[in-house]
Amino acid sequence: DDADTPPTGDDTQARREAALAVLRANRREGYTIPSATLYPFQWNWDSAFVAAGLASADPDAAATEIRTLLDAQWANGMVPQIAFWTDATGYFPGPDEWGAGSDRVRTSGITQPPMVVPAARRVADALRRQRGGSAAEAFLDAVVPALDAFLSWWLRERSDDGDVVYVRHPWATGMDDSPAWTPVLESFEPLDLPGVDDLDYAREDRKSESLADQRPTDWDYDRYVALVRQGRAFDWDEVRLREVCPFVVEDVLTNAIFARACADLGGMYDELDALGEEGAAGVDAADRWREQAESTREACRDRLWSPALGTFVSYDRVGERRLPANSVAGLVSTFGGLPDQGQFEAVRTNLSENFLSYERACPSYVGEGMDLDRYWRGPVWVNTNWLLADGLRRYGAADLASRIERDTVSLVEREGFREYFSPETGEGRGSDRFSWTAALYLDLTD
Ligand code: 9WN
Repeated sequence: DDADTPPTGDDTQARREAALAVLRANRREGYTIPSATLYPFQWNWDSAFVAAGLASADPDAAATEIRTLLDAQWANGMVPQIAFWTDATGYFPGPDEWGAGSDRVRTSGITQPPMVVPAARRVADALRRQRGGSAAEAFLDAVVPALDAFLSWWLRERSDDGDVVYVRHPWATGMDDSPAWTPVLESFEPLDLPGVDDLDYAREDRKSESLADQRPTDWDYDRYVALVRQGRAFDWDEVRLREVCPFVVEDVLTNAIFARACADLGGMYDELDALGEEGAAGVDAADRWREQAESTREACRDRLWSPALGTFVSYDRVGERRLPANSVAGLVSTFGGLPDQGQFEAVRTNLSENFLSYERACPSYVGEGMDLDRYWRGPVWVNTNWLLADGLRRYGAADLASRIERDTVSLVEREGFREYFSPETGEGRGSDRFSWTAALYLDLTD
């Protein structure tokens, strides 16, 4: 089994082959599961990172990954967080608990950051370079309408002002137990939520003793599950849920990726136009999405900036307050072009003084309540470092970007394709043979 090849040794080529073997082993029909031991279905932003990382190494597999994810899209445009293509077991909450889906596939009832749009753009670029204009055009023709419908859904169903978008569940942010969410989760009792009758459930995410200390607490899980049960009780009806859901959060990471997604969708319309497809309609759409990117950025600069922390933070729409937390999410604002020049200088100082003091790649969170081993409360994740390095380059900070990329690569080379890493010791944590770690390693060593 070549997936057993350890990614250690001096030979980058051998390690890249090991990364490809991990991805092959985690591949199912048309998509890649995040981890064979923890997450046996298709996850939204995981597939996007897999596609982005694989774009150069295997553009056809990357294109298929995205098309399968978009096959799970709901009629209203939402692309779900999980698509349950098989009846695999071993994950909670499964399809019955969510009670959601489309004609094609059962799904969860929430989404994840729209990383699929920037990923699709990378795949289209790789296809054009490696397979020619008509391969890129065929891919764009197939995915652009679905991507447009997804971003339109965010604006229609998940925004109060038409600029900043919100999520209704911590799982939708991708950074489940970020300390940023604690004040919101403290604001309600799970069993008091309209629609929630009981909190009986069994977690399946702690396969070993050591994992128990590295995963969200039961206190957090009770609230995650209550929010799921409320969503199902209200048939995932956005209008009614907006009235009763206690978690309505303008997450900075989601908004950064959303702004980038709008700009990238504009770029894809341009590309279609250049390939001779769209004509005037494509030009209009390109302008419209670029303008949306700009107005989302401006609104975020206003509402999500914390002068005290020198970073972007999330905003609680129910409590009408900022959620001050020094999270990597605030630094990844750069990926979406959120900071103006002055804000960028503050973000850069914050990064150097507070995050890079660990002499590793960037931790997920610093400050009160940081937990070096627990999930999104401190550990280093490859995907957020990859986003941050991209963002720093946009702002001309190539030195910092390279440092973060080098640190990330060396963690993986020492510890393997782990889910996350201790910022203090660099030790690998969580699951092994984790798909986005392997895929983004390919991109970082390309
Ligand atoms: C819930 C799959 C997902 C990632 C998330 C990560 C974790 C799920 C969970 O795993 O969340 O979506 O059950 O803990 O937090 O970012 O997409 O890898």
